[in-house]
Amino acid sequence: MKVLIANRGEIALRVIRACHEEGLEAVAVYSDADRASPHVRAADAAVRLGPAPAAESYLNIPRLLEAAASSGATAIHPGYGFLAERAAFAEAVEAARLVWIGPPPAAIRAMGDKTEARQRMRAAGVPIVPGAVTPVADLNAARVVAEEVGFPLMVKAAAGGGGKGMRVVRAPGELRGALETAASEAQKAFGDPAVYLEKFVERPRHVEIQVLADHARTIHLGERECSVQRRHQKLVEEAPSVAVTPELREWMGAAAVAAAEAVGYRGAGTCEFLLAADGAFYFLEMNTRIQVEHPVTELVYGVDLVREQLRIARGEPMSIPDTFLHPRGWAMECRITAEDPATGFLPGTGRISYLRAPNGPGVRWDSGVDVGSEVTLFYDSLLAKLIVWAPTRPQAIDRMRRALGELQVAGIATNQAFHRRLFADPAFCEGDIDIQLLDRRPELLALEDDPALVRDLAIAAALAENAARGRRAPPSNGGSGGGESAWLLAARRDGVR
Ligand code: MV4
Repeated sequence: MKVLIANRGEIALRVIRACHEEGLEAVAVYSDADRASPHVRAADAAVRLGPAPAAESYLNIPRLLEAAASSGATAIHPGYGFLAERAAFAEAVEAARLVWIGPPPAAIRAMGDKTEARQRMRAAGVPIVPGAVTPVADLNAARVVAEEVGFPLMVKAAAGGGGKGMRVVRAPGELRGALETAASEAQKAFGDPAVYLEKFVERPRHVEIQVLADHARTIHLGERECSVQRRHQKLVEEAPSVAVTPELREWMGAAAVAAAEAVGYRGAGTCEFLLAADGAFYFLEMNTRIQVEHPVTELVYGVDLVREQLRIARGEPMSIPDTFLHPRGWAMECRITAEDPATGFLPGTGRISYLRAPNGPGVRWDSGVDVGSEVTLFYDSLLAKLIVWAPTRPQAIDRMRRALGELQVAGIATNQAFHRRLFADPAFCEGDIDIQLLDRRPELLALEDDPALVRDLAIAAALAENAARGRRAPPSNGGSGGGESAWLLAARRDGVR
C-alpha cells in the first residue's frame, strides 16, 4: 500500500510518519502556497494540485484522484477538515479502486444527517438530547413540538453540525425569529434549510469518546475533555476528564461503541457528548475522521491511532489488546494558532523568522511549520499542537507551563499568550471548566496589557532580529547599539506585533 495524504500541515506530517513506521511509502500533495512546506519535504514523493485556494487544490477531487494515479498511490488518507467527511469523496476514492483510509461512506452519510443520526442513535439505545428526531415543517408544527420539549430549547440545522444554523430559544415569543435565522443560516452553510428542536442543555461540558473499529470488534479509548473553546473552535483538550469517573467512562464508552456499531463503523471515529452538571450525558454527533486532538488519547492509552487506521484500512486487525484499555496519567494539548489575542483572535499572516519548539520529557510538538514557513489566509490558522503528558493533572499543567515558556515564535502573532494565561488560571487548574468558560471570563482573552505578553514580545523580537542577522544589515536606527527598541522595530518590520 502506497498512501497519498489528501491534506497539508501538521496532520499531513503526522500521517506521513505513521506510514513510514508501518513501512509504507507516503505521497504528499500541495498547492502553490505549499510548494516548500514541511509535509512536502517529509514525503517520499509529492504532486502539485493547483493554485493556493483550497477549492482548486485540497478540495479538488479529480485532481486528487489524478495525483494518486500518477504517483502510483493505492490508498488515500484524508486527514481532518477538507474532504475527510465527504461521503462523495470516499465513494469516488473507492470507485477509483483505491483504498479509502476512513469509515464506510454509508457511515459518514448516516452521521452527517443529524435527524437521521438521532433516529438511529435512539434505536440503538444511545442517549440523545430530548427533543424531535425529524425536522419541523413550519411555525405551527414548531409551536406544538416546542410545548412538548419545553424551554429553553435549541433550533438546530438537520444537515448541520459544528455550531452553524443553531439558535437558543428561551421563550415562545423567540421561536419564530430563531426558526427563520437558523433556517437561513442552514441554507447558506449546508444548502438545506431543514431545522429541528431539542432541549437546551445549560453549561455542559463537551466530552467526546474515541472509538476504533476493525472487521471484528469496536472498542473505545476513553474520553477527551474539549470544553475550552471559543466560537466552536477548540483551544485546549485533555484526557482523561476530571468530570468522568471510571464508571461514567464505561457508560459513555458503551454508548459510543453502540453508536459506531449502529452505523457499521470502521476505523477511528469520535462520538461527541454533552455532559451536564448532574452527570447526564447526551450524544451530539459523531466525527467520522481522525481529529485534531487525537494525540491526548494516544498519550494516555499508549496507542498510535493513525497506525491503527492504516492497519484497519489494509484489512488487518487493530493491534490493541482488550487488556490495554485504561488511561494512564494525564495528557493536555494547546492548539497554537496564527491568531492574535490582542486583536480579538484575528488570523494573521507572515513568515516565521524564528521558531524554538518546546522539547524534553513528556513533551510532544506536532507542527506543520518551520523557520521560513509562510503563513497565509488560504487555510485554517492551526500552526502546531503542543501536547504534554505527566502522571497527574497538576504535573501535566506544570509541564505545559514549562513547555509554553520554551516556545518562541517570531515573525507572526500566535495565541501563545492566551495559553499561558489559561494555564495560570486557578479555575482552569482546578478543572472547573464548561463550554461557556471563555464567555464568562472574557479577561482570559483580553491580553493587550499583559506584562508577561509585553516581555515575551520583546524577547521574540530580539530573537527575530538575531535570526535575521547575517541575511541583511542591522536596523538603521541603531544596530547593535539600538537596544530593545531597535530590536522591536526590526521585528515589527518582520511582522512581529
Ligand atoms: C447543544 C448545546 C446545548 N444544548 N445542544 C455546538 C456545536 C454542535 N456540535 C452542538 N453544539 C451545542 N449543542 C443542546 N441541546 C450546546 C452546544 C454548544 C457547544 C457544544 C460543544 C462544544 C462547544 C459548544 C459551544 C457552544 C454551544
